[in-house]
Amino acid sequence: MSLPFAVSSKSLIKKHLSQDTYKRLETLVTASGFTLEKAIQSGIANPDSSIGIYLGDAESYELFSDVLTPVIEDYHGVAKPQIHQADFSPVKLSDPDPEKKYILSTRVRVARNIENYNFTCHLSLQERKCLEQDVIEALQVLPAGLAGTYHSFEGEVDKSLLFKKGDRFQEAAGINSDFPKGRGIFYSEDTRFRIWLGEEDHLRLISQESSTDLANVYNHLGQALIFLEKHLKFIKDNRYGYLTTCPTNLGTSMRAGVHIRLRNLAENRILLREIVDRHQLQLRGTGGENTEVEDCVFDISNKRRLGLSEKAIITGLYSGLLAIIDAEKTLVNNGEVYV
Ligand code: ADP
Ligand code: DAR
Repeated sequence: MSLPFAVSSKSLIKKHLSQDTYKRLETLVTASGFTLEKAIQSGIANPDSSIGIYLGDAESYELFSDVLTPVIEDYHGVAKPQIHQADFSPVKLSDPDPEKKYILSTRVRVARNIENYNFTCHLSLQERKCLEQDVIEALQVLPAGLAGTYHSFEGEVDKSLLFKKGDRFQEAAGINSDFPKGRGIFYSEDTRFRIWLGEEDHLRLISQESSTDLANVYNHLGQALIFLEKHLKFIKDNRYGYLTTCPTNLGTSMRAGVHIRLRNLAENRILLREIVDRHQLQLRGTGGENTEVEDCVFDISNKRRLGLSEKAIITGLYSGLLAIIDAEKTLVNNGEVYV
C-alpha cells in the first residue's frame, strides 16, 4: 500500500515519510487522540504543499519524531537541532530607509500556544471557548501603551479588523473548525500591538506600524511578551523553542518583515532573488503567503525561525534591507532610474 500523496507532490512530509516509517508510526496515538494520519491530511489534500503537515499537540513532536526530525532539519536547515537559544533583547538600529522612499510598513509577529491546550487543528469548540477566556483574562494585565480592546468574531466587529479564515491547507488540517467561534482580535489603543486569537496558532502576537522603524516595532513586541508571559504559560521545548501547529514556525516562531516598493528590482527579479537568498530572507507577494506582487510592493521577511535568536532575525532582516535598498538605488531600469 503506497502512501496517499499525489505523484506531483513535492512536500517535505512526502519526501521524508517512507512506508516503513509510516507503518511504524501509524498506530501511535497521543494522549489527546492525535495521529500521524490526521497530521498529514493537509499534505494529502494539497499536492502543492511545501511541508504538508500540521501537528495537533505538543506530544506529537516527540511521538512522531522519526519523521518530524528530518522534515524540521530539512526546512530550517539545522542539523540535529541544538538547544534553541532565545534572545529577545532590545536592539538599536538606524533607519534602513531614511528617505522613506521604499518601506511602507513593518510587522513583527510571533506565534504562541498555551500549555494544557491542543493546537488549533485539534481543539473542540468548548476548548476554544476556555482558551479564549484565559487569554481575555490575561489581557487585563497589559499596561498603558499596550492595553486595548478585545473583539470577539462572534460579536459586532469592524470587518476591517478581522483576520481571514484559514486557507485550503489549514482547512484540510482542521484549523478552521467552528470558525468564527472562539476567534477574536485584540488591538492596543494605538493599534500598534495586536493579537490574533485562534488563527493558525492559539496566538499570533503582532507589532505593526506604517513605518520604517524596525527596531521600535521589534522592541515593542518584546515588551508586550514580558507582560503576557507573567500570566500565560507558553508551550516551549529545549530543542525546538516555541512549539507551533506548523513546524515551519518552530523556534522563535518569529516573522519579521516589511512591505517594500521596489520599482527597479521588480524588473530585475534575478538580482532581487540573489540578494534575498544571500540574506536568508523570504520574498512574497503583497498580501503575504501565496499572493501576487501588486504595484511593485513586496513582502520581505526572514525565512529561518529555528536555530537563531529573535535578535539575530531582526538584525539579519535589517542587513538584508540595507543591501536591497542599495541595489534598488543603483539599478538603472530600461535606461531610466526611478528617483
Ligand atoms: P504570518 O505572519 O502569520 O506568516 P502572513 O505573513 O501571511 O502571516 O501575513 C498575515 C497578514 O499580515 C497578511 O494579510 C499580510 O499581508 C499582513 N502583513 C504581513 N507583513 C506585513 C507588513 N509588513 N505590513 C503590513 N501588513 C503585513
Ligand atoms: N501551506 C502549508 C504551510 C506552509 C507554511 N505556512 C504556514 N504555516 N502558514 C504547506 O505545507 O505548504
